[in-house]
Amino acid sequence: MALQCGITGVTNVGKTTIFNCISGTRGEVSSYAFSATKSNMGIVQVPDPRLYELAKYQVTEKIVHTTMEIVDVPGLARGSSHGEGVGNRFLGDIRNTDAIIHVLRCFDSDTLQHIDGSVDPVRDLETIDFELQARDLESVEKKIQKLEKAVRAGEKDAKQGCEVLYKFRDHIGNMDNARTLEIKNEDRKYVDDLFLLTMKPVIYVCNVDEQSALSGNGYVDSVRVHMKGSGSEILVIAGALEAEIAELDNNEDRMAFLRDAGLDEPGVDKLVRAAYRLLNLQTFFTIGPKEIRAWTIKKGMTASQAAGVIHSDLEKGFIRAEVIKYNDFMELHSEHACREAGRLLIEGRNYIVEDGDLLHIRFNV
Ligand SMILES: Nc1nc2c(ncn2[C@@H]2O[C@H](COP(=O)(O)OP(=O)(O)OP(=O)(O)O)[C@@H](O)[C@H]2O)c(=O)[nH]1
Ligand SMILES: [Mg+2]
Repeated sequence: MALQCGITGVTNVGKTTIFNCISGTRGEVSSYAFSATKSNMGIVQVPDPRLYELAKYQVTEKIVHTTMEIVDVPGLARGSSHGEGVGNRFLGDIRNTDAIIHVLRCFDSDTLQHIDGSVDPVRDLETIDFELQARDLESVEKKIQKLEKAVRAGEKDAKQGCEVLYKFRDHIGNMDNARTLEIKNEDRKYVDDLFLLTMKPVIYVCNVDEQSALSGNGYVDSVRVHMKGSGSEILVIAGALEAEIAELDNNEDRMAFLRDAGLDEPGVDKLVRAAYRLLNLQTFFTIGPKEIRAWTIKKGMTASQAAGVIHSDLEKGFIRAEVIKYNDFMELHSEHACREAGRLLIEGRNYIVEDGDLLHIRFNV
């Protein structure tokens, strides 16, 4: 299924720093603008405390987290859409992602110059938005030209397509993002094939210094004011601090470090979960003495599709799913007790799996 989240932002705002914290891989962090020459790709564990709760009542050999893919794209600059900076080449890398994490510099530093001379996250946000919009406008224009030809050739459906795309051209041309244009569901098909960059769902991450980890700062406030009413999620993360924490091998040390900063969990864990939600993903569990495991599905997937995520044989030979709700299991503490209490549900292939369901798939091959 491989849904992917891309990290974007202007250069030197801490994208790779944050990427390294969540991916455990080691992309190159440097204070030179545009030093990065390739996108970093990482598989990220999605932290889910419920796994450990389940393990309190189900003895097991191992716990397996579910994962998602994250791409760290080198910094974009003003003019990227027209070939400025190295970022231009990487607009393509963003196009392949399903959601965007937009990192904003919200920290001061005497040593680290900002590419545009001062720290101003709202300006940065607009810089990136503008570049993405410029690219989107090109895509929309191209498709309009094609459709107008089709209209002249008498294709019936093309006219409606044009109408929809004109709306997008006006909207994006007004420096608005495609995602904020409200259109009818049946009209989506005219733009979905363009994979517009500003259509992708986005989370904003304010990268702050250690002192501002808890309560933010003036820069964060300016972002909040700017984004008011947009419905987009804004997270505050102290990137440099989190990088130090991620360096520690020992979990106790990490927790102590976090407590000192007044945090109850790494901010990047929150970020990964937020990205997971943004991608419309949810989790079901399988539990047993060999492993307790979290699996990823898209919202709305059926029991037989979920079975297919585990193994294609389970989907092909699907007979039924035995379902226990997470909360029922936490109340009764065993499959047996849930069965006795009538809380083990027998569901068919079209059952819509809910987040947190414990599934046992019965199948034959
Ligand atoms: N003071 C401070 N410095 C930071 C913080 N986060 C990152 N840095 C520093 O900022 C510089 C750039 O960080 P990177 O993570 O490489 O930035 P980037 O956004 O990936 O940059 P490009 O890949 O060039 O676009 C490095 O010197 C980091 O150590 C932070 O929260 N506070
Ligand atoms: Mg980088």
